[in-house]
Amino acid sequence: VSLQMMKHAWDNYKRYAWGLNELKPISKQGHSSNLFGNIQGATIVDALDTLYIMEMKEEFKEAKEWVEKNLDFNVNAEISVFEVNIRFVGGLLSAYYLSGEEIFRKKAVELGEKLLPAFNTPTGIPWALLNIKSGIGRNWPWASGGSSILAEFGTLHLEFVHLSHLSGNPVFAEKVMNIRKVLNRLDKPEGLYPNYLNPSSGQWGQHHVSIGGLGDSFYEYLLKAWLMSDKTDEEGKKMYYDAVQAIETHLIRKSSGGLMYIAEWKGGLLEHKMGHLTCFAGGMFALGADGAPNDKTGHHIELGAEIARTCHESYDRTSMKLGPEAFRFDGGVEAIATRQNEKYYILRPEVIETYMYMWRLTHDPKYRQWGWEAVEALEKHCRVDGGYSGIRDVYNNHESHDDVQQSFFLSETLKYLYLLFSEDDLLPFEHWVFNTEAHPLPVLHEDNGNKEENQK
Ligand code: DMJ
Repeated sequence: VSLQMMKHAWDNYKRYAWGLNELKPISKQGHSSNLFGNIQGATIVDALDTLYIMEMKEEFKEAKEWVEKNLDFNVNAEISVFEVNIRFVGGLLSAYYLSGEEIFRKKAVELGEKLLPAFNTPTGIPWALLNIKSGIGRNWPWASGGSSILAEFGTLHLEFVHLSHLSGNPVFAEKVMNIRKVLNRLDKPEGLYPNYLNPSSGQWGQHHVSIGGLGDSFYEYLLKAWLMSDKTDEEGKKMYYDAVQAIETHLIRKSSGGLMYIAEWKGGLLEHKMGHLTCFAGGMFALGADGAPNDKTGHHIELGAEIARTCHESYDRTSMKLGPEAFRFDGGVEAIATRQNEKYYILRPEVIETYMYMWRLTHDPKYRQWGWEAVEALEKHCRVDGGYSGIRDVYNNHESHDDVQQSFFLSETLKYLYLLFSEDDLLPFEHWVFNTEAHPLPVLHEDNGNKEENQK
């Protein structure tokens, strides 16, 4: 089924928005997000590995040809370093590792080099935004006192380690290792990492902590850096398990109805709200269970299972059976959105991602059932003639479509669905880690000749 869904999403993108970043499936035209500046073709690059994995050979070939002829980074564009890294660098790296086609390696390294000026700050903590022609960077104007964002500068590690591996140039890995050094020099409030860090002073901004937006993939990349290093990156491992300990103590709570959730922390006060983005953490806890210190393997699987259950409830308690952007545990509600501007669903993957990890790590059939419920809801409410669209209010009985087919729907949501219903030996976890946009990157084993390769 996910293959049919992918075909529908891809064919319509191709028909109405080919070469542009995303598709507007209702108005049947291109959608350009300013996150990528003038860089074009986000959906193509994000979808390459999904096409490959689903064996959509013709489509993969067309996509590759587009990359060869049209993907151009010599543009005057201000881009989001994080978004371009996870979607474009990550997408190109995966396409290279899966297909072995040199063009993807070349483009990934070329783009990586364009991103390097973002690190030209007094601390080496990169800017959020970068003009890839002039090399001038800056931060989001809304971010606490000129801060960089934890989930943005903390989500470069996997890709940059691979860029060094593939180019033989250590500079990429050095840049991301320095980020860790800065973080490890700082005092952390209650062992937690605030979402904001000033790249000039090297001091934290506002003490807001989140495992959802602004924080999320920083934690994910600590764990995955350790796994991707064939479990040699002890620093990443320690940072991850220490962070989970602090998260459990200060952010994880249980509702009176027995639902476990991860709250947000604002200078010591809890906001009892969980974002759809936060739902990825169920899969992360389960993926990290195996290496958990002090015999806590079972406990981390249990955390994953509880978060999966809560996020499933957030879907089940809507009329469309698709989850809202954020749901609350206060004012008499549990796992329900109470604010109008938190009731939307934009084809995000995190809940299905967690089902996929839980399925692979426990083989409890309920995760496939829950995934199937999501497929039915997507087909019923998000599928339109011209592709798939997000929904403005999942509690309503009538769809109001937002008219955007996000590129992560093809790279993540559909790929995780496909994996959920595939055998475990398709991209096995011993050999692959998924970047935060679901692009698989190989584990770097010590004995596969990396050393010799790097010395060349
Ligand atoms: C994706 O770009 C990535 O999963 C990122 O980590 C968070 N936001 C979207 C999906 O919701």
